[in-house]
Amino acid sequence: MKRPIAGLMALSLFVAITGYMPKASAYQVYKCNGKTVKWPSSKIPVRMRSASVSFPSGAWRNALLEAVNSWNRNPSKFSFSLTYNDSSVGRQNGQNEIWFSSDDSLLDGAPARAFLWWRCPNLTEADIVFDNRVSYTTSTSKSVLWPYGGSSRPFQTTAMHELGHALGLRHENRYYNIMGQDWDHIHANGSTARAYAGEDASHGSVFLYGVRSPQRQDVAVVHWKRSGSSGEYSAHRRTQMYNSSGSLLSSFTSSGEPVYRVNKGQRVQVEFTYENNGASTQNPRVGFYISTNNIISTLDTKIADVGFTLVRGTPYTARNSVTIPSNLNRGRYYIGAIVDNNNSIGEINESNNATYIAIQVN
Ligand SMILES: [Ca+2]
Ligand SMILES: [Ca+2]
Ligand SMILES: [Ca+2]
Ligand SMILES: [Ca+2]
Ligand SMILES: [Zn+2]
Repeated sequence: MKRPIAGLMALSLFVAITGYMPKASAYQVYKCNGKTVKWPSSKIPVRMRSASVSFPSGAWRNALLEAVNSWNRNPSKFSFSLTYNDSSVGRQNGQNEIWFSSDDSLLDGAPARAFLWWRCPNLTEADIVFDNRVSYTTSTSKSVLWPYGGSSRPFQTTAMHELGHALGLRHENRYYNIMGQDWDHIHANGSTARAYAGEDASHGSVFLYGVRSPQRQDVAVVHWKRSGSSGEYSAHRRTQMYNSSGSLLSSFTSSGEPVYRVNKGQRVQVEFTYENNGASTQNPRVGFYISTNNIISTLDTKIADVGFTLVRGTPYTARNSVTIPSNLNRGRYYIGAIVDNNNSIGEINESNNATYIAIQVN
């Protein structure tokens, strides 16, 4: 969300005069005098202090910790620590702090805001302020979340976006990524949806801080993709299904999610976004499955199996051909995708390897 740059006065002037030169690669980082702005290694793990009033023991603290822990699975040497019960928070006080506020002079209409200060090129302070009037929820239950037709904004995705700024990442609008629109950058399988950093931001963390040792691997698949951009933000939408010649299948919405109409025995293309959030290139098997519910596992019926090469860089949205089995009944099923379905890759997160798209068999 909105991220004002506060720096030294001379730096602000410099930025205003020269503007910003986009990198040729994906993620965006902050620059000062031609140097990359980041935390010096002596400050890592970067300590984030949560305010006592905003994050007492309970759901909000747990949700914030969930976002910090999710970032801390990134493949770089960077990590956060989270401390509690900071009784005095403020900007430019030398402490990295996180709090809720209704102060419009801070928030300026944004649901959350990150403030960064640096002494070129070292970050010196990062504060994160959430608007306490926004309909945030800490729930990971899809039914209450905006991206699945619910009425609440997922707090953890916004927290991960703001923590991404605190790590040193700017907005990015060219790829499906957490530094774009955050609330529909999310992984779901079954009835649960969880925030995650994603490939582009993971790649950015490695650019800034280098690969950690021992290496961490993580491949993932989601049913979201980039749909365009809105200012500095990428916009996202659900991945889709097509007929064998690439035309979009007809669909309808049920419980806030798209359902595609298919025929028994029909050859279709099913689209998902595959990510490598880990240290090194992986060659996972990807299996496609038919399931009677939206919880996808290798116990479901496999209908196709392909090999992918996933180089860490930018997310890979791809279509694969599968045949709808002719022995299905009419009604609702789910096509699942499972990356590393033979579990040949040991990963720091094995719970983001499966997702689904709903179908209605005619
Ligand atoms: Ca403090
Ligand atoms: Ca502060
Ligand atoms: Ca695995
Ligand atoms: Ca994984
Ligand atoms: Zn932002």
